[in-house]
Amino acid sequence: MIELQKNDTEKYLLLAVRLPGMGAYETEKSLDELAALAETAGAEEVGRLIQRLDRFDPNTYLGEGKVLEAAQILEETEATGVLCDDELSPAQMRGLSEKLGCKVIDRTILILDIFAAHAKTNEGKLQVELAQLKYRASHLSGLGTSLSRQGGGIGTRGPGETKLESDKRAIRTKIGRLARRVKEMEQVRDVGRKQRVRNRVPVAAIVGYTNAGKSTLLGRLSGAEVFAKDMLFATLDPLTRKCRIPVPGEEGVTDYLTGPEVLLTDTVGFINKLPHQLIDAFRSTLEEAKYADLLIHVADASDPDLDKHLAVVYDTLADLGASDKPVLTVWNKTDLIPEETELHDPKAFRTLRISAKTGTGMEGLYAALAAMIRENAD
Ligand SMILES: Nc1nc2c(ncn2[C@@H]2O[C@H](COP(=O)(O)OP(=O)(O)OP(=O)(O)O)[C@@H](O)[C@H]2O)c(=O)[nH]1
Ligand SMILES: [Mg+2]
Repeated sequence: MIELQKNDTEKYLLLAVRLPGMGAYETEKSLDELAALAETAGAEEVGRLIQRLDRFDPNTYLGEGKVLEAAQILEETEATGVLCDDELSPAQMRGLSEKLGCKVIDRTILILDIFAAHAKTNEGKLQVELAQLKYRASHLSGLGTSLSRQGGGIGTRGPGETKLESDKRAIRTKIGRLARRVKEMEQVRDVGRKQRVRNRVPVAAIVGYTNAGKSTLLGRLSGAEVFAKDMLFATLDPLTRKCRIPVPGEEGVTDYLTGPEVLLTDTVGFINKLPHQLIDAFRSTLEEAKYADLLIHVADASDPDLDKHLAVVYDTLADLGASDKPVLTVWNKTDLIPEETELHDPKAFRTLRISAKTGTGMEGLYAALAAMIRENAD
């Protein structure tokens, strides 16, 4: 059988450096995630090359020998280019694309590209554009040969290439203008937040690693249609829904009318090495967690890297100044794991097991939420 190949799919060779202190498994897992990101962006992996180095090569990311090896694989596989698992410096970007004569994409460009493709609201689009411009401003000298904007694909979505953008000053001006507009939108968001505080409806932010099931859970809790998809960063625009928590009523009948009300906010997923340009630009969106009364932390219990993801989530929460919030960790996707699997989150106030997809464990979640809201009100 001949496998039909969609010819508009970009194919990439994945490159990673394993620095001292990094395990082989860790490097491999990081590349798995890079491959998942590539897939989300509509690209495909043709292979991977990992090199152990004491430090990144300042000119070509990988060392000379490995770059030659990469060139050979690129030729054999007719790949579009290489995808590096770290953010490259302008010099590395330039050096590598000169040596390989192909497209060079780094982890940051890839994530920015996915964000650009997924942003839907004006605020989201502006935030991504700002992050992309910041990246370009700091990489002007490196991007020239690598990302010609002809032909489309990764690195070409978002703000278009104009002659002006080769002019650093013009970019700076544009960044200033965008930053001001993002700031204005932040103020609108602030007003919204203050209003919520005045209305005294408690706010729970649903946080967690990307693809953990946050949007699916919001959909289930609020009964509303919420966009959920098996891809990374499906959600970029936080969505808030009011919901009343059903509580056990008399004679075992569920009471849907008198339980506490809560505002549930879906948020952007976290990921390892989330580009700092995005954290800056999305700060107000990400900070939904900081202004919430409590956090519902959704963790994909079926993911083999669960522990690592927990660490990333708590690190990111600390960066955002949201470490002091009470956390309810829900182990999601338990329909995919054996019942006896042990799960630990010492940082959580409470933990429980659910499946947002099948609805298992929702009563427990309602009870825990109602209790936390009551405690919070006291
Ligand atoms: N088997 C199983 N799949 C689930 C469960 N919950 C969510 N999923 C699936 O996991 C994928 C990701 O779900 P989302 O709700 O989009 O995840 P998210 O955390 O909002 O992801 P981002 O917005 O991309 O960060 C989807 O394909 C869901 O159908 C679950 O309990 N069990
Ligand atoms: Mg989502």
